Amino acid sequence: MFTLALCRPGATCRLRHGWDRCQACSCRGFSTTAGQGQQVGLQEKQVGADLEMPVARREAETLFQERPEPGNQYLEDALLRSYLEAHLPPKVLEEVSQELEGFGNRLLTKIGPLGWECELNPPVFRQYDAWGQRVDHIVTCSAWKRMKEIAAEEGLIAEAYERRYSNWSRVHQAVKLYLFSTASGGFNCPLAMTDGAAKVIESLGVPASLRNAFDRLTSRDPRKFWTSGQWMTERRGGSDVGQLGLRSSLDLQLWPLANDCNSWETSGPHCRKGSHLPLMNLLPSWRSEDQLCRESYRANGTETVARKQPDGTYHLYGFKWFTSAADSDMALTLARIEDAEGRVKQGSGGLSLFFLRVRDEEEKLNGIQVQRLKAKLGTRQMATAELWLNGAKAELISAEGRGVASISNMLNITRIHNVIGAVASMRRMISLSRQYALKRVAFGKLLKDHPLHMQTIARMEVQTRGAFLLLMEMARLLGLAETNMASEQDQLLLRLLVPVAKLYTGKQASAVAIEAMESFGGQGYMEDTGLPVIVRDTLVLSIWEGTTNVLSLDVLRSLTKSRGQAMAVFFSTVQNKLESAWSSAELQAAAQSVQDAAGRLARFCRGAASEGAAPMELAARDFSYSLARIYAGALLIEHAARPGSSRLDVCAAQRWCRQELCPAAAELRNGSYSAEESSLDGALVYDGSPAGSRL
Ligand code: UCC
Repeated sequence: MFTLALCRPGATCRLRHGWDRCQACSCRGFSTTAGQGQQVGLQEKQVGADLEMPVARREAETLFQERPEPGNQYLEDALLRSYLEAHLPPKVLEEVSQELEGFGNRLLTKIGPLGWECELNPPVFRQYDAWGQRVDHIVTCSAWKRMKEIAAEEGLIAEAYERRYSNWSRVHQAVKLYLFSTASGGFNCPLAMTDGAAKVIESLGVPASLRNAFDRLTSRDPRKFWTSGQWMTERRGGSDVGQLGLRSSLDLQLWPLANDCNSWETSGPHCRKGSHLPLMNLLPSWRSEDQLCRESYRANGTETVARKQPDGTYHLYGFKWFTSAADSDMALTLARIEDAEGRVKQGSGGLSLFFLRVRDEEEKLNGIQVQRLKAKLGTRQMATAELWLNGAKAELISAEGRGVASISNMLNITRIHNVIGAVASMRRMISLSRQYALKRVAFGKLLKDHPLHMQTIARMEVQTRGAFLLLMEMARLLGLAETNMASEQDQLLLRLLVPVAKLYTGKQASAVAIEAMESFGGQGYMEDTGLPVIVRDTLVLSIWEGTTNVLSLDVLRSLTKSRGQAMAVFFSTVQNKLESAWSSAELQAAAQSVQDAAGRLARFCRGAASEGAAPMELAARDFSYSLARIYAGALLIEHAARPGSSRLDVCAAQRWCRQELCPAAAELRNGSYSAEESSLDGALVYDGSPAGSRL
């Protein structure tokens, strides 16, 4: 139903979300450009005119379509609930489900509307005060501030560090964040970095100087709670924070294990018992060029310099090109420490990690100037700024030169949050879409009665289920790791799955969000439905925290670092997850598809070993997709094979496994990774351009 009430000009809109129509705010929220006042005026006149119309016509023009109204997101999420039922110990399940149901209600009635207010009232940058004093104030709306309080009250970070549910605490936290994500008005972003910063500090053993920061980042008290930024990106380095080249492709000796992957070539249940074990026993013949390459690829992705002060602190000088949630209380950032002669060490080995407060006790910026806020496609509720560090007081918190390794703890957490955001966006778009299909009539019947429409949504549902189980798997493994219950294999698997899941779900979410938007027809394209907001906010998920290609190379880095062991663990875990499906008539074919795909992947690895590193770099993305599809397939099968599973669990597993599960092998067969193909890539891209003739 549309709401015709007008908000007071300048006041914050109280409407629930964009399906309500506030004549004043619908303009104010989405048109922040010149002419806005004129538009408001026109709209007000239109309201007046509407009121003078005969009732019948007014209704025909305003009560035209019904708003989709999903209910409690926890109660309506069958897969989420069945996952928790299958995995949590009964006592934990009881407490957690009660809490999640309450949280679901709070999201529906209180938090969702606040999230929408954040969208309507994006942050504004005020550089000077009325008297010409430079203040560099990032003004955020009251709903954004309230979101911070809610995050503390709900323990959205605290939950993970209190560990009241032991190894299940991370699953619990991930589920809360998943439910919160699309209602959060972009506050999921600062929470990701806050969690990452807490993780870094915890992994350093919570040194005394960081105790206050850690307590605040993990506090449930809104008056104490801090959020953190993660200032990594500079003008010359986006993904490449420390070096010019992507060295990881050069030292790719991760395939010795593939020499013994014949067991995966024999398909069928008879090869399954113990057939993966040889993979675990491989001793790689390692090429130790790592250090050599490290030196030869030295460069300057990060230019910020740290100058030591007599009191042992540092002053930072540099320019941070993207700083998300720049209104945060503190940040972790990378810089190069100057030696006595004022020289710095280049390459990632010259980077160290620093902690800094953004403002001092009097709310004055800590040697920081805000250059401007970024004009972004989405995530507009959240202030992303360019910052000059001009003597910002900071504390060195890593060993010198260990900045990248230390901040990688943060990266892995923010990447998991990215997966949470991706799965949440997909789930939200499908919830809205399926609700709409219950109400919208086209061609004489409800959308839900059009088989093609249902097929389209069902395909999205299958994608979302696979992504959701990948997310839960990472949270489960992280929980084990943080309570000293993870085996070495679990840890290797977690390191591998984080970039795999991040890159895969980021892409899935973009595709699903756009497809789901289409399921609303023209309405999906209308700003004040709120649907374009979700789409825009989803599109960033394949970009921030490392793009798809950068993450694909990180997948290779994780395999290299583990000397191939991560790959062996991957295969054996997939194998284990299929175990319970072989006796199920309904799931056997799906299990066979996963098994065959794993066999093709193993052969691919062996092929890559003989071809060298260049083809592997070309294959990195397809290779990562193969890992994601095979692993998610195994998870769906495992979930469907559990006692008490539903027919739809089985159906989702079967459908997932019908897609190409190993695109890397398929593309290898097509010759996509050969040198000729690679040179043709460039030729195709530059066909018709002057650059083409120089290739
Ligand atoms: O800041 C950003 C936006 C913030 C918004 C956050 C919101 C997200 C959530 C949203 C929720 C909805 S975006 C910043 C984006 N930038 C990145 O993500 C950086 C992407 N680039 C990379 O990941 C690169 O691959 C680098 C920076 C890690 C590459 O650097 P290097 O120097 O080439 O790395 P090395 O030499 O390979 O690794 C250095 C050390 C090694 O350890 P040692 O020295 O012991 O062998 C690596 O094993 O770091 C270790 N390492 C890692 N360890 C590197 N990456 C990792 C990792 N992921 N996990 C564990």
